[in-house]
Amino acid sequence: MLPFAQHPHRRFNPLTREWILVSPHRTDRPWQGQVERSAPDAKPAYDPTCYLCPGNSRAGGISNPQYATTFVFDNDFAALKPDTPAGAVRDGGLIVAESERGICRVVCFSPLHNLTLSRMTPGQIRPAIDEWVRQYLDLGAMDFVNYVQIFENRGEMMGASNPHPHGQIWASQTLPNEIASEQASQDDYLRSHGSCLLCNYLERESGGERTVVENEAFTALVPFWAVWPFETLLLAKRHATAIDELNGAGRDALADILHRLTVRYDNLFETPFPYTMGFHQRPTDGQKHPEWHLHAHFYPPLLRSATIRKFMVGYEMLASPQRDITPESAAARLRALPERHYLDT
Ligand code: H2U
Ligand code: ZN
Repeated sequence: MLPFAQHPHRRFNPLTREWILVSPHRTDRPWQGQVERSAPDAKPAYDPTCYLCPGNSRAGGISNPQYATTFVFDNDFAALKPDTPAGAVRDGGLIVAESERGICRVVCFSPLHNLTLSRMTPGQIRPAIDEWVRQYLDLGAMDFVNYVQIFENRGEMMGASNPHPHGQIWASQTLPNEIASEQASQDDYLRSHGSCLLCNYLERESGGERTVVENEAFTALVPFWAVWPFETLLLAKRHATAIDELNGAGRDALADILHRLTVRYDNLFETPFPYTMGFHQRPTDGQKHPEWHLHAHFYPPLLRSATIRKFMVGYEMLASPQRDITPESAAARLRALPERHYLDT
């Protein structure tokens, strides 16, 4: 066995079939920074200037309803539109483009402006999960929609435009890059092994040193091939190709694990933890896709404190992603954290 914790090595991501460089010896570098607890946020439950709060108006003067749980609307600045005309350019394989149809929506998880998934109870998160399922089915049923990407950008550091608890959904005609690459890997794996890549990975990892938190239906772990310092992979324990296959208990379990994982994240640096998270699941092209295993990725940028982040620059832009702290030590830190939110103690 390679002494992973001591020597530079590269790790393989079987989902994307890319390599990542791990340089654990660099964590011996001195670090004198502090973990500064950020001031408890004093945001109001209703903000009259927020374009997502109930009753307020958005761009173009449309008013939000007085919603009580979740609220979904077509993004007023949609990156993809349903009425885009077909067209393509293929000029010698060098100048290549094609039109893309789609729909972009915004999902408010709660009417309360000052909540986050980490500050919502599992019971408050559950309606957002039901909304994700409805949207996945509704958008996926459209003939030109072949993939539905559900995601959340949390925090200014990740470019979120508003602290109101919300996420986005982009439904597209073609498979986006990450999906196409995960699809090819899962498909090849199923063909060559006769079993699911992520079912087998989960079995290999269960209860091990990279596990962070689990419940009856989901496991959150730091994947062996994680790029971001505290990246996690949230896996359905029973093979499901998409969220529409979760029953009531499965959706409750998803709400539970989302709450417990995001509380741990907030507790890590005692700050509202920024991240991009999103679900990867079965394309909605009408095929069965037994190779797809429902999962979510959390990609948080923070490295050492509420303000010190990892930058994906230099070698990472030009060559390969690289990390210092091992996925195993990141998982150990996340696992050791309490599940009571730091603002409640
Ligand atoms: P983010 O916080 O992840 O950027 O999501 C907010 C989205 O809300 C963003 O995509 C949309 C932006 O286009 N938006 C509206 O649809 N209407 C508005 O009035 C403001 C912002
Ligand atoms: Zn608001």
